[in-house]
Amino acid sequence: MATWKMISFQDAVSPVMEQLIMFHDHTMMILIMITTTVIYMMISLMLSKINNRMLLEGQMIELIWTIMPAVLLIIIALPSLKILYMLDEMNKPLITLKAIGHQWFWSYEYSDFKKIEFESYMKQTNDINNNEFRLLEVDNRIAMPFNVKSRILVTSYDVIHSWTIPALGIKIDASPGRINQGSIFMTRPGLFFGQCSEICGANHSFMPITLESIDMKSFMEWIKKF
Ligand SMILES: *[C@@H]1O[C@H](CO)[C@@H](O)[C@H](O)[C@H]1NC(C)=O
Ligand SMILES: [Cu+2]
Repeated sequence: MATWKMISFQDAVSPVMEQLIMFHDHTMMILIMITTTVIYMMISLMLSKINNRMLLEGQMIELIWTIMPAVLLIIIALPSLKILYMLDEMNKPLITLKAIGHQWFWSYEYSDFKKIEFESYMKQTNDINNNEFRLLEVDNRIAMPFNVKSRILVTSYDVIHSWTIPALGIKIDASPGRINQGSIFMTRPGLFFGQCSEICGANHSFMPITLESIDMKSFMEWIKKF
């Protein structure tokens, strides 16, 4: 999860998030390269004696500084598009979780089993235990098994919300009258947090998401308790 002094991404929990972090690093390298070159050129221009001030054209350099940025843009665009399509990949998900945004809480349905439906409100600061996180803990957590391909369906009851878990690389808009889908594939057990990511009203900041990633056996036992 995000903790103090973190300035980069959270540790990846899904293959797609690993790809996203790699893409971020890749793009940052290009960015640093461009920025240093531009700064170097600005400084050397300032320090120069302007001994080419009669220069009118330079076909070669024009060609180079037209082609080079174009190539750089392609080098950024290709992996970006690859990940964009990977985000939509889905084949035969085993479990479907449905998340419905409300003002201001999430409700969930596990309709593969019996009719399991519950609401998930943020725990108020007075109610949290010492080992829980303020503004991130909910009263009813959702659980999903890891190493299993599952699916998340997101919709809304009232206004637009957004269901997000950064460690999983998932951010899906919850629009009323529309069901958006995403795939979940978690690579390890753990507790993953997210918050609504679309300004949805007064208590937008107070409708977090808490997801438990557990093994299949514990998941089935958890499901049986409903
Ligand atoms: C937002 O949540 C707080 C705490 O649960 C509640 O007291 C307040 O009435 C809520 N605001 C609105 C506009 O419903
Ligand atoms: Cu919101």
